[in-house]
Amino acid sequence: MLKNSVLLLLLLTGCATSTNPHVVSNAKNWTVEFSPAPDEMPLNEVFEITSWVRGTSEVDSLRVDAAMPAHGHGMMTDPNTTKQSDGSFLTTGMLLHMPGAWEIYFDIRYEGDIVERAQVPLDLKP
Ligand SMILES: [Cu+2]
Repeated sequence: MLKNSVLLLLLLTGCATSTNPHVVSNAKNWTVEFSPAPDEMPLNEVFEITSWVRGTSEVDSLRVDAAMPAHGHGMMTDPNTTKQSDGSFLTTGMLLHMPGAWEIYFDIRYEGDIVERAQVPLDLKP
């Protein structure tokens, strides 16, 4: 109980100090804070995302991807995500090539072969 309260406090405090969007992974083990460059994810223009992944264990790797579930397709690019020296992850080669309902996926790999997803909906205006 105490441990959970402390963890919750840490998560809340962490979020309060930053204006970047946050998303909690589906099994609630991770929080992903992300910052696209440019600030607004653009239509049909290559952009980057810097992500900070926080949780109770060590992240082995992160994969960032995007898709339009209603259209049954993903991106036309194959983005690349690498860990940086400050512990954040840099994803290059993101390209949302059409307007509409996208989802951005953060797949967090840890403890060897466990993959947990966090996703963010994005309505991209024409
Ligand atoms: Cu589409």
